[in-house]
Amino acid sequence: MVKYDRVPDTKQKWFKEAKYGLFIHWGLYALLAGEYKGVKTDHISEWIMNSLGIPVGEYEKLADEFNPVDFDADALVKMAKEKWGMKYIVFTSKHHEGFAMYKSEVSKYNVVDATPCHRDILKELADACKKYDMRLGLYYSQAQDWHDPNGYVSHANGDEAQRKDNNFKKDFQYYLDNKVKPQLKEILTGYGEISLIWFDTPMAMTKEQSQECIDLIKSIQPNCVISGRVGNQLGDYMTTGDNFLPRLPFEGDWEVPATLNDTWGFNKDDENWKNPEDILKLLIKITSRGGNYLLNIGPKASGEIPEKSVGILNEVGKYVTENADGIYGTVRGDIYPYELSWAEFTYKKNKIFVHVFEPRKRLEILNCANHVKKAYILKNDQELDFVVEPTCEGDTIVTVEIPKEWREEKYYCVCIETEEDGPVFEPLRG
Ligand code: FHN
Repeated sequence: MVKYDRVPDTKQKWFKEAKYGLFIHWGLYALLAGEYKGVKTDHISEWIMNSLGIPVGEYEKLADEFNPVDFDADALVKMAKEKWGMKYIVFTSKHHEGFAMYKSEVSKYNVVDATPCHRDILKELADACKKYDMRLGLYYSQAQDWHDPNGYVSHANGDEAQRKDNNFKKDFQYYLDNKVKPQLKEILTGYGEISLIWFDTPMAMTKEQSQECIDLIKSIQPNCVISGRVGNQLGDYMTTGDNFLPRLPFEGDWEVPATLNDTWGFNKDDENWKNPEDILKLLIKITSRGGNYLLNIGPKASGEIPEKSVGILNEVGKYVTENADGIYGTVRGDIYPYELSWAEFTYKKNKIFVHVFEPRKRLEILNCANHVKKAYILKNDQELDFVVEPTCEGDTIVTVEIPKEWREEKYYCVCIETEEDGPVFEPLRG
């Protein structure tokens, strides 16, 4: 087990048990979908303003075109909950472009005042989350703001020295006091319970500035969880790098933010989709190591969710919802000493869940010394025969027989009930 100085702890049961959430990156960048004046960005699409150096005055004009006639918050939240099996949603209330996706009194550069649709998208989502009992979290870019003269700017392709110089000339504290904090206050007071604030790219924020954001949030909604990227290791949980998962179980609360293709915001040219199988394996690996998987969609400017994303999430969701007990509320377990291509384990008190990824006649779990009470297919409670006796080499092994009708199946979960609280894996010896 990897141990760090501080064990990140959200103190929120819902976060510890959730395991699977939906990230939504949506803003004006969706209108460009990765291309501006015939030039395609080769960076993540929500960075197009920055990557292609689009001047503020020009980029702002995109707001005149934002009219998401196909956006249906109710249908999206219902689908995320019932079909995809997600337990929380994190929505970009303001990304680095500086545009608020809700009605803000602090800046007219917002979806109600600056667009022809005059729709408060956050309000629509918050209402739907309330209706379907879905936890709502909000992404807020607290350091980078390419629209505000005092917000930090990083340069995807730029000169590091110039970037630092430009940022140091800004009055970041002024921006923090006059845009960030008032906007945080707005999203925390106008939209009901906000379960999480997802900060990002803290850049040169000082410890005091990160702490000011935290204090403000906790003074309004004390149970609101704060992501690792508030900066200075002050978050309630550890946020991994984008699309990176810890190789080993990690102690405490953590989350992997991840994409389905290579971008967060919608990019019409990005067809590098991961397949449902890979996503499912990642979800189980992350769950098994104790974390949450926050998986992204980037709606089109019209509000439509890309068909490919829906297809992948539907397939993954089928497994997740059919095998819920083996995912939600599971806890980090000891490391199984062998690498298996055909399975990953998750754990609960007195239960080992074997998530099977390849057709098999039997499950042989070598070096497992648990006393087994019962084994069954999780989806339909079908009881399975099992044997617990040492191998000729004297190693412990649990063998579970797979009945004929399941032998050709890929993707099912077997629950092994044990007398012990957790898995008992024996170390390898010669
Ligand atoms: O710069 C952002 C990026 O656009 C996206 O929002 C991701 C999500 O984790 N966070 C930053 C890069 O790490």
